[in-house]
Amino acid sequence: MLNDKYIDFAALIENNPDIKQAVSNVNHELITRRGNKPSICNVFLNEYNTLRESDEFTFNIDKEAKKRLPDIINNKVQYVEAISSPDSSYKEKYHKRRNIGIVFSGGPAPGGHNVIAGFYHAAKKANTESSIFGFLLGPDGIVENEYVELTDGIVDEYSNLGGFGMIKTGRAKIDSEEKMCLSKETCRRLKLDALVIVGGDDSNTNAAFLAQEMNKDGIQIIGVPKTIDGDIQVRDSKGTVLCAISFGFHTAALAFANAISNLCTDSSSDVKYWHICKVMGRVASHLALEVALQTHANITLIGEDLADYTDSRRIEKAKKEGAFDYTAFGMTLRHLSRVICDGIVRRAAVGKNYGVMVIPEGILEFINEIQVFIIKFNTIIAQYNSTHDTDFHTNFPLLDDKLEYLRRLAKTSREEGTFTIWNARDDDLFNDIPAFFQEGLLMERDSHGNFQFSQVETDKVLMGLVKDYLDILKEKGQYKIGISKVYYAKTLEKGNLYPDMFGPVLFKNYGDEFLIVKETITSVKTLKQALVRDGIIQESDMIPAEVEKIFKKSVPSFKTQVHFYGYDGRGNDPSGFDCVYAYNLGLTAFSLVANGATGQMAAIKNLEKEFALWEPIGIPIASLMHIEERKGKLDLVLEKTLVDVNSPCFKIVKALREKWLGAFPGEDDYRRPGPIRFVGKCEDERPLTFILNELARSSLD
Ligand code: FBP
Repeated sequence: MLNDKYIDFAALIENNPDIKQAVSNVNHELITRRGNKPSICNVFLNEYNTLRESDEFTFNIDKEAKKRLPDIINNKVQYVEAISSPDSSYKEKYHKRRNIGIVFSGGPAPGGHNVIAGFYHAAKKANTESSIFGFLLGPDGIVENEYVELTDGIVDEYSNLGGFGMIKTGRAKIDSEEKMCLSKETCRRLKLDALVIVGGDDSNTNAAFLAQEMNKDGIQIIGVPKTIDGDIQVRDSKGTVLCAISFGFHTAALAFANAISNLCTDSSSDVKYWHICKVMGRVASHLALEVALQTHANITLIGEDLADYTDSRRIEKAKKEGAFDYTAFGMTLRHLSRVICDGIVRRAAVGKNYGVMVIPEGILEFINEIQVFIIKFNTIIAQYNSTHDTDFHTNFPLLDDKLEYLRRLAKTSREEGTFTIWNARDDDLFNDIPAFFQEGLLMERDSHGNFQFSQVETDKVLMGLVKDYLDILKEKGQYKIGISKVYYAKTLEKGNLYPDMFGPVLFKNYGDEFLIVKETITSVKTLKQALVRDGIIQESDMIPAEVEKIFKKSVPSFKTQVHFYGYDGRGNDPSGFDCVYAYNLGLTAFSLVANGATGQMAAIKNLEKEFALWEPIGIPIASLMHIEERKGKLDLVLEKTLVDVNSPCFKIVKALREKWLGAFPGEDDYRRPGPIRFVGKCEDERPLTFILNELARSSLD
């Protein structure tokens, strides 16, 4: 036994190279990642490239975008193409010494450091004297002139690593004249030729306005599509895909999928829990859809699918009465809980009182009554702030204060008979929901006016309703665990009882592979009554122990484990695909800068094809803008792409739903995506969602 009392462990670590290595933060994975050079698209193998404007793509341009972004609204899609023998003036322009700023904006997404690396390497290759400034902590860094000049050392340190640690990030919006002036001042002081904004829909919205504003100063603004949510997807008006996905989506989806697949393994081994997995994706359910394809979890809810829901029974009923039921469209929380219970009960009936369920973070956005509350609160808060020239959340910091304010609004509407957005019925409905959920719905919006779904315990709300309804079903005798016929027979025979004598009395489907105890038998008392009624035992007899054992095994208890997958996957080191994709986006962004573009978003077309067919392009951001409600007001923002319920990929998931639910005897259909692979031929691994869309389309052509 080691007597450690007299050992100086600090010295031991310092002096023993093996121990020193074992506790070092530089491990084999880190060395491999840092040393790996991402592959580059063919076009970037050439020293020079140029931009070819293309007329083949058209967009439905928003009137407001035309009005507010006149300098960049006529931008076209640009292809980055190799140029073999450029003239001297081209070369001079290309090799010009530049000062360029780059900034991360919004939530981290795996691959961000590679965007910077690609951009930095291309810029330095064009001119080693060029300076690349990384603005710190997101757009605030531009406003406050906080930056670091990037060097080979800094870039190499973060190469192929996750997070946005190199320059950090933030969610600030450059949305006031003062912030815009300060940003311009920073650009002037640093003599910036260009600024690259790596961000999501809101950050690219920022990029478009900055491009418009800084155009006259000759400062180019380029966006790069980043977000794990996968909701920046660009198609032209004919449906041609120009940007299939943002970087970061693949890694986050795989990280979630790997963890959830492990839960599938655990759940089907321990057979006692339903694992409820909320996965990120502020509004759109792309991540949940990809997780479904990667894992085949038993139940995956897709928000967009719920919004599309139509209750045909109600429509038919109304039709017979010569009416039309407008409330038959869309899903309510109550109805959704019923749909979930149906799946749980059906699995239990074949002995599987366990499973894995995936709930997208943004699902509430697609639930009728919740959506109404969200819109009403946005409007109420915006009205309050503009009338009182102050902030609603500062004035009403506590939930009780907010509820009191709402009560007053409802009272005014009742007493004065005037129309207000909040009436007594709204107030009653809202007071029916649990306090933690009220708090979530009344929470402050983020700087871009988005509802902060990640802060709301959606799963808790939904599972509360599910548990309540399962209790009702249990009381009614409709939620039971199916007993394997073989097990039943063996158990009774052990007690020298005849299975065929008890079977028809106990079960409603005696003869099937899994036996379901009759609905009328819900307790030991009702079990005895049934046995006595059928003359199997006398009133004075005890229930045979084996029969009671079978009954008890049929009584379910619904046990859940709740998980949230978001920040963990967002911070994952990037997959091989995201490393290569992000690096090439960085190269694309530099080509756009070097060739004089502004108001464009770097993208890569044909991502689903083999690597040699990837085509770097610039997409006009202004053409992607539309009007949306933000903080109770209409605003011009980049349009988010939701899950298309008519896409082949969604329809494939829908077609496999029943199989993945696994409400049949036998093993579940779980798929093992495995951990994120970095080395190997991994740029061929792409998100299944867009691979399936492509495969289905080409097989239908
Ligand atoms: P981005 O749109 O900025 O990429 O962020 C998306 C996201 O990761 C969502 O999935 C999630 O709802 C949100 O960020 C969480 O925001 P926060 O980091 O502010 O908690």
